[in-house]
Amino acid sequence: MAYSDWWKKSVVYQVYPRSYQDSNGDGIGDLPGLTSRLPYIKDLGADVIWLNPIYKSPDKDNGYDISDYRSIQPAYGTMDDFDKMLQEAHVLGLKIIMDLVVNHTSDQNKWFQESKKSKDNPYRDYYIWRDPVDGHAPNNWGSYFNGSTWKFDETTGQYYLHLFADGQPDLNWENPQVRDEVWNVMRFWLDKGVDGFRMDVINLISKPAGLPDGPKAPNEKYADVGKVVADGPRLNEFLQEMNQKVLSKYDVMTVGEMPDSTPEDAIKYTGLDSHELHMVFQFDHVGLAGNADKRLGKWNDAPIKLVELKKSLSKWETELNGKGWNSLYWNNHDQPRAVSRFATDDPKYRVKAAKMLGTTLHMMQGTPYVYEGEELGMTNVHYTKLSQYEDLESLNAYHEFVDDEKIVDADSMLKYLSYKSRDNARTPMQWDENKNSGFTSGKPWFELNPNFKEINARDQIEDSKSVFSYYKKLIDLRHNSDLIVYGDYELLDPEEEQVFAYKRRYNDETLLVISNFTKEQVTRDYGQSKGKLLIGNYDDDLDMEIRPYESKVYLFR
Ligand code: TEU
Ligand code: CA
Repeated sequence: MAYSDWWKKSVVYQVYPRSYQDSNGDGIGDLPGLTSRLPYIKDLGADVIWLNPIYKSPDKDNGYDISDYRSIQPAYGTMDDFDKMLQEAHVLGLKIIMDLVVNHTSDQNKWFQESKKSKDNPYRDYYIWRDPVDGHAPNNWGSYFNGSTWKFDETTGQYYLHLFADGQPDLNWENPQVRDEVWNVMRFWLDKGVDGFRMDVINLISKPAGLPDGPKAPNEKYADVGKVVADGPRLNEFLQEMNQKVLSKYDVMTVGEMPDSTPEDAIKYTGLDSHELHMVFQFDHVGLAGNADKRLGKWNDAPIKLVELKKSLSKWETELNGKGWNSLYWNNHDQPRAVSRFATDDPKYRVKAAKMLGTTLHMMQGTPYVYEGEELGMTNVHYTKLSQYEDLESLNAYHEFVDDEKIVDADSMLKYLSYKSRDNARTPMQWDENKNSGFTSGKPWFELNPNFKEINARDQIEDSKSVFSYYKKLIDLRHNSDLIVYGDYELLDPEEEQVFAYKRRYNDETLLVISNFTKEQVTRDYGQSKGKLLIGNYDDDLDMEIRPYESKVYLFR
């Protein structure tokens, strides 16, 4: 059966349920809370909600460690609450896609509890177990969350593999029984009526045969596991099996989270004839900003260079055009807040800067994602103390680099955390100016950003000049334009260091997008005087003058 490409014309809104809306005063966001906010998401104009994991979990990695794929985390509510939420969303015309986390489970999952009991347990091969080599871990892979990817288990004297935390053992996809279990989990949710999946690190599921050591610089302790495991030998085969046995039977949307993936890989997964996934969610542009000390990985506070950002985003625009499909995003629950990272959260420019980023992204080819609070221009939280952090990635990195290996001093690491930590995205949603910003009547699980009196939904919904109202217009433009959805893309002036300008073309129409990424006014002529202004973030248009963080879009027919 052939389905239409509604997912190409959609805008996705991402909800991190823990921080969205609490309904019962326990300080934790939940499903009834989300249900009560669905009309807000509808008002914004989003079509699809990507819901971060809500399954039963010991929450070592906020739900990305699932102990039971068929039940709801009690703090989020009951299955009944889920069904009501889904039904309510559908009544409003909103689709719900679930987070499918099947590269790994929690170590509390029944499958792993069985697997670790003995070498001949029927679940043993659900995971990846290896003997020690010379009394050490079987290879040199370093976990995404620091330390080795191997953990020794006394019971059977073997190591198990975990690309993420040691509480997140990797499933063995070579085992057909594991794949059948995953297909059944997918059917369980699809039969309830969910509208698709965002698949967590799905390009890491096929490990290279023999699990060989990876390349490693002499001063590094471990090899970068992403470089060894991403886009493994059987990945396309596994995704095709998933499509054939499950996905092809439902009209749903699928997006594969793909760290360390290339456009060539993405075309294989999302190409017209691939029968795999609809779109990729890749990390090129958020992985930018190099560090002098590679051992620190993503941890630095180097601002992103606009020339590199343009190159990265444009590469995906042009290489996937007509061949594959990409997701467009500035931030999610794993990334700092967009406005703080890619522009400025200086109160003098914040509103302009947030709208400028929105314009730059929403006029591109791909499916745009709005992460909760981005539509308000929410900012990084700017913590100064380690005790304020909650996220295990941030805490592990601090302990490894500052305490154990002593390769960075505490003050610098705290600066890096305040710029890059995932916790920046996880502070509760800012609904109004009241206590806890309307997120909870109790004690919030995580401190709110103290700027909620200045930045909150209630103020912005009523204000036609707010970031929220501007995002509504951006989304509305896409819904009414094949040019924005399907047009070709051309980057203008690649080496220009202050302005991001590009064109889109479709049939006889051309769109011109001009964004100033700096707080200086500049003069640029891209022929805009002959176009019709579609949208802009200043009240008037000074033609060739481009003001601080100004962004404007012109149509030519
Ligand atoms: O993230 C996958 C991933 O590649 C992470 O290493 C990501 O780059 C990192 O969090 C950035 O700081 C997914 C989920 O989105 C993340 O929340 C989970 O922690 C991770 O998988 C493990 O399931
Ligand atoms: Ca709650």
